[in-house]
Amino acid sequence: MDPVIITCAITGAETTKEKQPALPVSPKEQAQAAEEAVRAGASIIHLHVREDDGKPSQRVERFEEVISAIKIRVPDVIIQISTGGAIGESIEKRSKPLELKPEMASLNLGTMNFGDDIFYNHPKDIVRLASEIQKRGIIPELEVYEIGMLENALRLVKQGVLKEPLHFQFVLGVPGGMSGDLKNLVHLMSFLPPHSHWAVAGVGRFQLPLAVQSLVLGGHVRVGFEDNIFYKKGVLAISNSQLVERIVRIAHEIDRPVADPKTARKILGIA
Ligand code: KMH
Ligand code: ZN
Repeated sequence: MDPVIITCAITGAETTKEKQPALPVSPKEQAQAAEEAVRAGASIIHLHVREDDGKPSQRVERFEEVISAIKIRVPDVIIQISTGGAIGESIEKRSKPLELKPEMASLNLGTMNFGDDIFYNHPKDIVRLASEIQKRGIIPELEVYEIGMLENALRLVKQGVLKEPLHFQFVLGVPGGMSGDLKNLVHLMSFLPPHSHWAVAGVGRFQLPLAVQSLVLGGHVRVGFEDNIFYKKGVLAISNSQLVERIVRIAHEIDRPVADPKTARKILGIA
């Protein structure tokens, strides 16, 4: 079977230390968590950063500080910055860290209810972000929370806005988007254009079953505190790397090699 790329979304914008005391928030904590996740088998770190008070931030200098702290410890890792940011953040702020030209950046493909909030992605802003990402040679990871967003991506390919091969992240289980039911994953997979890459990020209780299903179906996997803070029902995970380690163990059991960053770059076409 083809190697699996494991992404670790170590922090996110919504999780708090009150809910998950091991959430990495300061640059030092984030660098430590990223190192542990990479040593456990992750090759991509999906990155949100926080200010000293714990609030989510899209400030370029803070991204720069965290990325260099991570790169000192694990120079090979692929950094994927978030352009989703936190709910309500302006599109200008969300696009700012692209100036740092990371190897990858997330691109959210539509507006949706997101729990009790609205995650707003105006069609104009999606096109603008897509262009800003691609003109810098950054690989966009297409964040898809429901089938309409995948179809949106296909439309953007036809319009010449997005270039193939596409790399999708199916983020399933956000209240307001598709749930993590296996039928939803299979339905999304049936719309994938040839040669695309895909991963699954299950939210909350969906994280483990979707990760295992993705391993079996040939997809890639995202785990981490951004999407899920528990190891099992009612038991908090002790670290991001604990979640990565479990996926690596299962991958080995089913003979799926785990991609190191070099292999992940090759799969994703990162020069
Ligand atoms: N924080 C969520 C509203 C991304 O990173 O691109 C959006 C998000 C997606 O986290
Ligand atoms: Zn994110």
